[in-house]
Amino acid sequence: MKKYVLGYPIKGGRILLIYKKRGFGKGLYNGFGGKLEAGENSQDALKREASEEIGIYPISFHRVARLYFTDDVGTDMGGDVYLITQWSGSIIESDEAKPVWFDMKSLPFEYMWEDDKIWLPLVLKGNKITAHFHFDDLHSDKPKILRYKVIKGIYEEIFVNL
Ligand code: 6OG
Repeated sequence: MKKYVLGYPIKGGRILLIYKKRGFGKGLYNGFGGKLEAGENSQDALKREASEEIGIYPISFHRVARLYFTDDVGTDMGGDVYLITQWSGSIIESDEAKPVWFDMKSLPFEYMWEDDKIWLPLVLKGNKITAHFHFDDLHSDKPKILRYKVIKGIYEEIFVNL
């Protein structure tokens, strides 16, 4: 399983998404993040990706979800999601990502991964969750969710059976 991390800075009822300019998920809004490098845990990766992609250094953050993504053609990814409430540095645009603030109550779900509208509102309401989304083909033009499951609580290394 490929491991990744996702991070969402939060301030005054707003959430910072990035418009992904290249790579996997190009053209969609998402949290910043990416794959864990060798020897990194998810907190290390969160801090590295925050500075590489949007120029900030997370100070206060907490884990709110563990998400698994699989598909019919063998993709197998799992990662931790963090909300970040305090950071230093100022938010900048990078080659990979354009940061944009959104009101938490009006997120651009038509331009986000299909799973986000299912799990992101739950964590923004204060829930901690583990979820598994199974798609047809995550590398196609328009990946579709075939089935999914969301459970309350964060479970280490527990793959949610679909
Ligand atoms: P790089 O290839 O840029 O990492 N990612 C997803 N994020 C959401 N919200 N939903 C999905 O639904 C996703 N699939 C992948 C994980 C790609 C980044 O994209 C995230 C990584 O942070 C299927 O290194």
